[in-house]
Amino acid sequence: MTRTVEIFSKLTGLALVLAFSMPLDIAVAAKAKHSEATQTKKLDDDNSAITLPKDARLGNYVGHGVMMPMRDGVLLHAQVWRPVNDERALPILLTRGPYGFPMERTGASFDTAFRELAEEGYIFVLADIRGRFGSEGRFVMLRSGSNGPGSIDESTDAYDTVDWLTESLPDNNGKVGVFGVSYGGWTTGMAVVNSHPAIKAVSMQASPEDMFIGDDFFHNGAFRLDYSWEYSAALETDGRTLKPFDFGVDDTYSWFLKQGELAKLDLASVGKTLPTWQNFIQHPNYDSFWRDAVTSSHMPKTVIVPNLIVAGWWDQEDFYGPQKIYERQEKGDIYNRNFLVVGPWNHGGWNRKEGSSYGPINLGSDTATYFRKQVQARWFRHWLKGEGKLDQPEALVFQTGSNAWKSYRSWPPTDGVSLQSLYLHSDGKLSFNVPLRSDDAKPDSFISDPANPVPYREQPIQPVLARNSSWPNWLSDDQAPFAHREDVLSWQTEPLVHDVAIVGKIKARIFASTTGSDADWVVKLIDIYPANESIPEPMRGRQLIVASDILRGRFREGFETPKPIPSGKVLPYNIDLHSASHVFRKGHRIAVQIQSSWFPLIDRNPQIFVQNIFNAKPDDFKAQKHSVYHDTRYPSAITVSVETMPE
Ligand code: PG9
Repeated sequence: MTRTVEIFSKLTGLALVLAFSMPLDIAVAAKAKHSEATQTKKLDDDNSAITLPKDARLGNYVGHGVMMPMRDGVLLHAQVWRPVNDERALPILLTRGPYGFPMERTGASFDTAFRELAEEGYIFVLADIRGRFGSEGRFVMLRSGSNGPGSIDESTDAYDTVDWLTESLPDNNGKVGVFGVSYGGWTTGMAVVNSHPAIKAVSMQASPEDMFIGDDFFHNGAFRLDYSWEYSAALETDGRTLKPFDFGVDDTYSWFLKQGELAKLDLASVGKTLPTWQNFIQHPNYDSFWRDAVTSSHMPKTVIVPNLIVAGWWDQEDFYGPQKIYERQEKGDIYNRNFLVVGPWNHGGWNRKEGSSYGPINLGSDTATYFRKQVQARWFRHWLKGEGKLDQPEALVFQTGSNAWKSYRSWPPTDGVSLQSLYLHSDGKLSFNVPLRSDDAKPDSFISDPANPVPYREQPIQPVLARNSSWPNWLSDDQAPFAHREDVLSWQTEPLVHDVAIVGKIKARIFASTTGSDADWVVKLIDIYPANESIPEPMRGRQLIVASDILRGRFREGFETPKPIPSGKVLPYNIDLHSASHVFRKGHRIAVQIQSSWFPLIDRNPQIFVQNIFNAKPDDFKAQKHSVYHDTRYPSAITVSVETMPE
């Protein structure tokens, strides 16, 4: 029996109609014994494993399903794909994830993501993690940190998977590479925790590092409302499947604005509590729940397994993670096995097509093909096949604005750069000059009204996980329309008389006050393209985000303990804008926008301090006057590293 189930899977960047086939065609290797397995509902037709059709074939690869026993007796499902007529003992490339591997998606992967690797011959293993699709057991979001003999998590499951594969798959060469994007990047990180000796190299791609500080669910304590809601609802509403949340006729801005207490959103909207959603409500501050989950804190301090860490400059989900993991692992990289690649991509964009553009931006070359062929294929060929010299630079970074790949001996680079601050001035002016006393002026103020928050995109705003959603490219949206709002402050330089290249970290230090007792501060660093014929549409006059982020004011002194903001008091707010490698071209302007809402990317701040914003009632949300200062006493600025010696 073959059924067609429509699943959106923006989660890994694909929107597909997935074909499922019944009955199960799985080689069951052992019987489940453990209690977790017995709790597992038997897979039935409606809540099924992904089952490959008999004689499944993609190009010269044939696939079949396996069930692999874990140490607690739970059976995990995987697809195994091997090239026909290839008698060699081949290395295994393993990817593990929660989204299932239906034929069409696997086919798309062999066409793009795996293409260059598949041409060289590997055994590909695509595994469902515990409790997802064809795998038994209970799914727990980002399950890490098992402790003690007998306990399990994604690291023990990765170990047991590799153990079974190397023992059971005929003609494997005993060497395993692990790779994957996002959740699959994170499971790759878990595979190097007490790593199986057969794992010879990994590539963590777009892996989250810290869900409270900078990845999918929160940014600096501000809750990523729409993504977190849609993600929890998709994974946890309906057992093992993916089910997009249905917003009905509303766009997401209008839908979320109508909702009451967020703590009850799951019960009110899907009729049951969702474990991941409830975790948000129970952990609104940076407590041990979040700290203990920091990805790199589980990975060995000394990097033993070579790791190619991959990030995208326009990653709309896990931009913080990969660069932070690289930075932290680098401290223990005594054997030089920790490498970084940052390209001009959205989340997982290196696995989609050629990568010659991002949204409306022409990238000047096929950046994704380049990565897959010249970087990733060489990486695994070297470590798993022992072929070819590895001349991987420490950091391979794409410079946006000039469309050039650059190699660095360390990241962020310290040679040939100077720290410079872009200061806010009155009359919307921005410059590298410190404010002088003669410039002293009143702050810029606006009313921030939670009943009319600033949308993060122009309306109507699509759900992030909807089929064909443009969410993956939202960071390329023109910011000009927002500059016209009274609750968005903006500053800009004169047209630049020469190129300004920035590379490395970007930090904002904003002096501000509120009439309320809590406030959010969103800062965007923007490249304004000239509005003349020299720039082709759709980039003409465009205001492109180069770096942006938010700080929830209650966390200005630390994320563990929220503190009310003393009303009317001017305070400094330090907002990490992470990093960039970007050239603001001659003739462009550099701009900064500051606002106090970004909806529904981020939930609304009641602007009156309440202990737990998830429990705030509609009446708790109050309009307040916010002021941003820019004078000799309060010199609000964004600090960047300017390249003084172009490479
Ligand atoms: N950004 C997705 C995710 C990873 C890990 C946890 C939650 C969400 C993903 O694309 O897999």
